[in-house]
Amino acid sequence: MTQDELKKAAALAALDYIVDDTIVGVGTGSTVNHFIDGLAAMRTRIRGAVSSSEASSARLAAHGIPVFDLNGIEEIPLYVDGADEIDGRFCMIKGGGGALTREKIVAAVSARFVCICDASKLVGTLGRFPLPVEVIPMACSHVARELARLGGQPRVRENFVTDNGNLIIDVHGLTIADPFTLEARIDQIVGVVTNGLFAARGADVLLLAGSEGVERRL
Ligand code: ABF
Repeated sequence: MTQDELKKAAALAALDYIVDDTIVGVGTGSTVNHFIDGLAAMRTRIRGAVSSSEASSARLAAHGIPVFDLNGIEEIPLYVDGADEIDGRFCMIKGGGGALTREKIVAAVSARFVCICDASKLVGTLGRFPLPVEVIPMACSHVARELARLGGQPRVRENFVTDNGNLIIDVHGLTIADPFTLEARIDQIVGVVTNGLFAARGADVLLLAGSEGVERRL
């Protein structure tokens, strides 16, 4: 199977977790795009979705799935999203697509986070994938200097502005032994909006697609 076929298999397995007559939290990325396409076939069973990006909102709307403003919703039973890396404790690096802030917000409001990945995303230690950090534009140089002091090599993502009008710094060369501490540490840097470590609120379920099928890990 190709990597895209594996992503699709993981995404379609997440449809089993849908709770009827509720609003579904929807992430961003090529794996989630398969989930959205699968969701379209069962759209009459759900009330609609809350989305983590303009791209996902547009895809949901194109399928006729109502997209709700998060501010009108107290709790979402299920959030489905991909990851750039995930470890054995279900801590993740996310934000390769630049939607990390909205993803973290929707995940925070969700009772259950189901992560959908092809097997290449599972790692022993996070950090080979550059860690995305969303920053307020005027703080970009300050934040980059602070990130360098933490041992990484920060690079501003070129020609990219987030849905929130901010910049992304990708931090290369990190070996993240303690994602919980690093997530909190980076959030303390003035000018950081969000960092792409999802440790404090990691995934609850991992649907990992490999050549043997989709493994469900709890
Ligand atoms: C989102 O999509 C992101 O947090 C992550 O960066 C990315 C995963 O990408 P893909 O599904 O395209 O591999 O979940």
